Order: sequence, then C-alpha cells, then structure tokens
Amino acid sequence: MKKSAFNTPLVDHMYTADPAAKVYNGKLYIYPSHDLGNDNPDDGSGDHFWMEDYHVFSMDDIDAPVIDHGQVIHLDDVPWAKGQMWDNDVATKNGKYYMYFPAKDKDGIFRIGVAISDKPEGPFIPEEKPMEGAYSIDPHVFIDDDGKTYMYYGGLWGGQMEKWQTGVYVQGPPFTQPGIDGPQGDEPALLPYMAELNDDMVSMKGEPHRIKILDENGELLKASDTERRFFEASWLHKFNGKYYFSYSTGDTHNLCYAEGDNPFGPFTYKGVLLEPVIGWTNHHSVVEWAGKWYLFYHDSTISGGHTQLRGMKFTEMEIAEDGTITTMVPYQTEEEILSAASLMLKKSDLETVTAAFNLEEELVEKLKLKM
Ligand code: FUB
Repeated sequence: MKKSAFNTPLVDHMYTADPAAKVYNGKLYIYPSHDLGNDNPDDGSGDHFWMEDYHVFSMDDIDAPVIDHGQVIHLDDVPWAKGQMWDNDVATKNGKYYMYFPAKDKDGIFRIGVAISDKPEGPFIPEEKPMEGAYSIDPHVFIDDDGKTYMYYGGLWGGQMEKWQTGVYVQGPPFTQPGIDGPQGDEPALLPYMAELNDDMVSMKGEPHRIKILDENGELLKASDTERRFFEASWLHKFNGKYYFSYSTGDTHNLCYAEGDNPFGPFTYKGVLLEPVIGWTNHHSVVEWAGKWYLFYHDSTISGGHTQLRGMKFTEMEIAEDGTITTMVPYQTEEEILSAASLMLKKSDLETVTAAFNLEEELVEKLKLKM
C-alpha cells in the first residue's frame, strides 16, 4: 500500500474513483467507487463505468499508510440493484453509519439506496428497497451544525437527470443523447437535487428541491455555459459560516464551486477548484482534517489513461478567509508532470502520454530517461 503524497494514487492494488473523504473518530475514512471497467464504448451513456462493490479505506494521519478494510457491500447483497454502483458517501447519526449509493435497478434506472453499519469501516447492510423518490447518481450527505441532514445528488447524460425533467422517468433511447435531450442554449441548465433527510436517515422530508446556481448577475447558469454549469459530483462544505457547493462540469472537465448562505442555496458561482485531470471524469470531495483542508480526487494515470479505470489521490487546499479557493492545477511543476506521466507510461505508450500531457521535446527526453 502506498503512502499518501500529492499526485500519487493512494492505492495501487485496485482501481478507485470518486473518493468521498469523511472524518470519523479522529481518523480519515475514504469511500470511493471501485472501478472494474468493461469494453463498452465511451458514448455518453456511462455504461463503461462498471462497479459491483465498495471497499472502505482509512488513514490514521495524513502521512500514515492507507488501510483497505476490504469489501463492505456487494451488488449481490442489494435486492433491487442490477449494477453500476457509482459514487457513494457515508454519514453518521444515532450511532449508526449510513452509506448512500446509486445503482441501476432491474429496469436500468439509477436509484439511490442506503446501507447501514455500526462502524465507519462497515460492513454495510443494504435496505430492501431504494430510497423513495431518490433517483439519478452521486449522492453526498452533509450534516449541518444544527444536526439537520441534507442529501445532494444528480447527474446529466449517464446520470439520467434529463429523463426526469417532467418528474417521472421518461423512457427514451437507451441513454440520454448528450447535448440533445436537456435544455439548450440560453435555457437554464438542469439543476442538481437536494433533499432534507428525516431523522431515520433513510427517507427524505417531502419532495426534493432543485439547487439554484447563479452567475455574477444573479441569473441561473445557462445550458450553453458548459464551462460552469452543473453536470455531476455534488459536494457541500461549510467554511466560516458560509456554504460551498462544488461539482463537476462533466464534458468540460472542471471541478467548480459556488457560494451560498444556507444549505438550500441559491449558490453563486465562484470559480474553478481543480482543472481537468487525465481521464474524462473529474470528481472530488472536500474535507477538513486536523486543521487543514484537503481535496480528494481521482485521475486515470494509473491505468495508462483509461477513463473508466481510475486512481484516487489527494492534495492540500488553500482557502482564503473569505472562502476563495486557490485553483488547483493537477500537473503543474516539472516534477509533478514527470511523475504523473511516468505513472501513465507504465500502462500506455510514449506517444499517447506525450499527447495527453502535451509534453515538449525536453520533457519527453526526461521522461525517456525514467523509462
Ligand atoms: O464513477 C462513475 C461516475 O463517474 C460517477 O458517478 C461520476 O461522478 C463520474 O465520476
């Protein structure tokens, strides 16, 4: 198991993605997706992201080895699910730990399920049925200082949000047609969902809300504003009394954040948190641990650039007093570029790696020396 370090995959014995980092009992727990991948085409349906179980990881401190607690739930344990156990998250209340996870049901519709454990490291026992009224992907659960609990979720394209525009699932082509089925041009982009959870942690208080993400003029971000509009990967953190909703822009590959005064929003767009990484998806979590803020994210260098086979990583964040986050550039210094490029090279060829990192001749020569 590898020791943690910037830009180094946290583990290399399996493919991990979408890391949700949470602090429980002084330890850092990481709840990632477990990428198995398959040979389905990368066609916008998301069908090449194949996952059947979850492992839980933990670290005693930021320099400690990463511990794999093993498989904590498997698809075969979930009566309603057919596959694609994507990004999950875990929250704690009433002395129990609740894992929220999306999976496709027997009809191919993404639903959100809950599984329960007495310990943060699991194992987690799934409920018989998915949560009533919760669909699409990427659930994240945030508990505010007053104990109120909110779930944020949703995703475009493979995440099927376009299919729910009328409030019921509309069967269409086998998958949402990228850029066709949703709002277009100056129409407001589709908005992520949020719902307050009941104290039982397995049901929602009423209907989900749509979270408004506004531009600098107080207008909803437009569908054509693909560099800034919501796509997937919801996360909320609180800093100096303000709420920060962060998310991925999907097809433009940014992680962005927006600021609000309460958990319901509206949130006003603030900027880019992490620039694009190697691989199509960019997905993260933000966590405060022992007085520092960290970004957990993933990229595909570990698999030689296969989008559906990713490796989780982390880096420390810089947050100013007013909540402004310094934009992180995943491969910035020569050392960072060479280390990520040489990792990718283990499973890929020089030409592919040179193109992926846009390497100049001098760096290509240095990379060759590392081969
Ligand atoms: O891991 C499968 C999907 O890829 C996630 O649910 C998305 O956010 C993207 O990271």
